[in-house]
Amino acid sequence: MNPMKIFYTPDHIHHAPAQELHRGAFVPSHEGPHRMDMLLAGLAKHGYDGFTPPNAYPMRDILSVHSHPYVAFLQNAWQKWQDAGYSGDVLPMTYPYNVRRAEPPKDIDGEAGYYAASADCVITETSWSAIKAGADCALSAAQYIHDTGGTSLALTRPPGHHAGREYMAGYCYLNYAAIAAQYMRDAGAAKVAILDVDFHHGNGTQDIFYARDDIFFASLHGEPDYHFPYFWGHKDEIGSGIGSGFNANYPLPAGTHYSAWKEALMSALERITDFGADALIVSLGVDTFENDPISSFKLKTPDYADYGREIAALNLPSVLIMEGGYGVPEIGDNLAGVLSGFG
Ligand code: Q9C
Ligand code: ZN
Repeated sequence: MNPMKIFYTPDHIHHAPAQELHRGAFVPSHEGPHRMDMLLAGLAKHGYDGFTPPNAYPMRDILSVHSHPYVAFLQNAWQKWQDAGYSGDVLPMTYPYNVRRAEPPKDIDGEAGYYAASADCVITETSWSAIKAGADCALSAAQYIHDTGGTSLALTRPPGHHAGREYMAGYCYLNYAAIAAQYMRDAGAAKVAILDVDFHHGNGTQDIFYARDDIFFASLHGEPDYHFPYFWGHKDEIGSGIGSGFNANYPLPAGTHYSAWKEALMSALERITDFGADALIVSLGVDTFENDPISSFKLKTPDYADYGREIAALNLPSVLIMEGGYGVPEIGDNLAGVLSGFG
């Protein structure tokens, strides 16, 4: 019996986009059910089994972080797309540049662009049930650590950390880390820290809590001049208003090896300790791996157990939320490595 409580449901398979436009070419989507097969295989190989299915949570726990019109859009977009006579699945192409009005356009092609920040978020007929299942996993994992003080993993896909209050981006639709953090606040935790170790900057999470002093956000990621999501993640983004000083970015260059990455991690962990968090949410992407097909850090498999130990040493009730990690079976070994660091 491992000490990590893992929440999982096969309902993620209902979100399976066929292809994506990647660096000028249509390719099979990097984000799909095959990723979960690799994660599950890696976990099984290292003795992690006995997953718990999530409970169903009310929409209220999602609407604490996302707007009602945005969530309704996610639920209805595919049907509207069909009713308009458009082909295939929903894919936004036109975005409001400095002209975002209070209401979206009426046409679903316009509405999709209004609620998007990048062209990698396809919505299929059944996507919503997978997206909602992910939120239920994150909320179950948060409730578990609230009830027990222990540690849990929400084994979810699609990922969540690029999604903002009212936009989808970077394969993400609902921000599971933000939903879990807000749940912990509502359940009585005075201060919650979110640590984002996915290769990409957690722009959605940063945006959602940017003006808050009760939720501290720290992210280690590829520097924005060269890496998605490009327009967020600079060092000088420190929060606004009363939230000033409660956001910390650690942009790192392509080719970063574990020693430099760990140095940034230790500094982020120190900030979290100084903040005095009552609970920790980790946006756990393993796309920092040396062979990740869309990323450019150089972490090796043994590094994941090492940094898992460092995070566990904070000794906080912790929810790990699965984010990115693509293309190679080692994503399962690397996830298992982080879990092993928790004992
Ligand atoms: N191929 C996460 O790791 N790619 N998201 C944009 C289109 C975005 C990655 C270019 C990659 C997002 C959660
Ligand atoms: Zn990522």
